[in-house]
Amino acid sequence: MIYAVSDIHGCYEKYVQLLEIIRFSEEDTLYVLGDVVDRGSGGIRVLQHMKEHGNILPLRGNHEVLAASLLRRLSAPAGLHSRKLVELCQLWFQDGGRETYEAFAALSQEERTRILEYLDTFFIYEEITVNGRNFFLSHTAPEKEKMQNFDSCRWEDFVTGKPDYEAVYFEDRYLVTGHSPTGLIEESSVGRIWKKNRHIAIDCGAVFGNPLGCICLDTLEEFYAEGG
Ligand SMILES: [Mn+2]
Repeated sequence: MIYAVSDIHGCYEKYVQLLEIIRFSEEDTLYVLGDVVDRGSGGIRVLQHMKEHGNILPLRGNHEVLAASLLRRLSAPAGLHSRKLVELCQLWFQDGGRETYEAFAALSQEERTRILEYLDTFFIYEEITVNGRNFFLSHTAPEKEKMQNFDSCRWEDFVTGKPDYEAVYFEDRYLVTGHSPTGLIEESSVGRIWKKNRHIAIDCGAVFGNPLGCICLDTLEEFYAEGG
């Protein structure tokens, strides 16, 4: 079976619980649609687990972009940190980066290098067909008009873009994204996967006390790890 999850945000226990719930095995594939790190404390542990499993396929979220860039630059001696870098780090720390930084700093030099190399392998988007349905997977998406003119899109559009959830983007494809907690898309969907207009939004806001949601792309069945 092929599954998708997003916005794990350091919720290592819910991630492990989710893999148990779906009985994730070597026969399966799991797409992780970005924002593995920051806010929760277990993001580095999730990355370490992911990178040991070739059937767990990562896409890039805005938190990976920022973390990869800053962790790499922070590896330089403190005396070489520019004022700009310090300011960026303060903003990152306020947005949950402190947890990632502290876990990263506790790693061996070899493991830090492996984590940074792994973050470089994350794709921006993926298009797949599962059981006769076509899916476009990405952390987020730009507005419809921009997406329809695909060649004009930049990678940032799929990392920080704001999709129009009321629009049907494609008649022949499902858009699957994270990035926006579903409770912010529609209040009644809080903690639940949101499906409408051939768009499947799967960030249930796990780090804000909601379950970690996951969708099986073969069946569109939903799974939730409640934690605890
Ligand atoms: Mn995001």
